[in-house]
Amino acid sequence: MNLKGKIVFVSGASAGIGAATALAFASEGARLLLAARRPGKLADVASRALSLGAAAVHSIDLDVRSRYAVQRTIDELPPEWAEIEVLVNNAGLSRGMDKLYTGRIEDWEEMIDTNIKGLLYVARAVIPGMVVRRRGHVVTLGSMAGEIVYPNGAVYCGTKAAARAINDGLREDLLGTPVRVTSVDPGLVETDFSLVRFHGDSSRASKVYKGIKPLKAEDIADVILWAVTRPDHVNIARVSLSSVDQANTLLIHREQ
Ligand code: 8X3
Repeated sequence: MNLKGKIVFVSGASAGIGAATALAFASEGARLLLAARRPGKLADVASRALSLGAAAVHSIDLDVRSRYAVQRTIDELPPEWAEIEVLVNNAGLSRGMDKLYTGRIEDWEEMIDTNIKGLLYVARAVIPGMVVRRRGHVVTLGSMAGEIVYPNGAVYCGTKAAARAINDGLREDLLGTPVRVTSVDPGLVETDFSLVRFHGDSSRASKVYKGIKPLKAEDIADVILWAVTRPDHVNIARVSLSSVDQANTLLIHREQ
């Protein structure tokens, strides 16, 4: 599939995997609809995307937790931006790492509202147009955390297990249409993920990646681009990927 001039919507595009994905699609000459909560950081990604070859960029200040804002954003897209071809449903986060019985309920709500409900709101707003146009590809950012739960991460892992079920259900429900559905499920990726998880505690965050060579955001963007550029009749259902130093969420090799 040639992405030149195709409209690609990336949520959570201001940093990490979302920003790397935006830049990967920019290099292919796509038209980018970039959504995130932090307009300053998003503007920076937008200008880098344009310099890399994006055909055009339209930035949207959006919190996917707001059901009505998501629907309004999609309903009110300028006509030249309405025909979304690829949705990268990426916005998500982890907050806190605590035993379930002592966890902060505010952290849980933020994860559930973003990783599950936000994912659903964006999917619900974008996919009907793909079905009508009989073109489209939905990429859901899952996680290895959706496969095996790790201690102190039950709620985050639960949201990613939900994303996996939602992605699989979506593929079933889109059967009979040409719309493709892919879940990309990374293990440890060195982004702001752990800094956000630990509420800005950088020394705690850096320990997560100590002694391993973690995946980079660009590694995930590369897989997303690969899945989207397979021939039209090929649906990559799921890609699970990790650093060579990680076998699964529970088994990690660290150099001392
Ligand atoms: C990110 C992977 O293992 O840090 O979703 O939770 S992990």
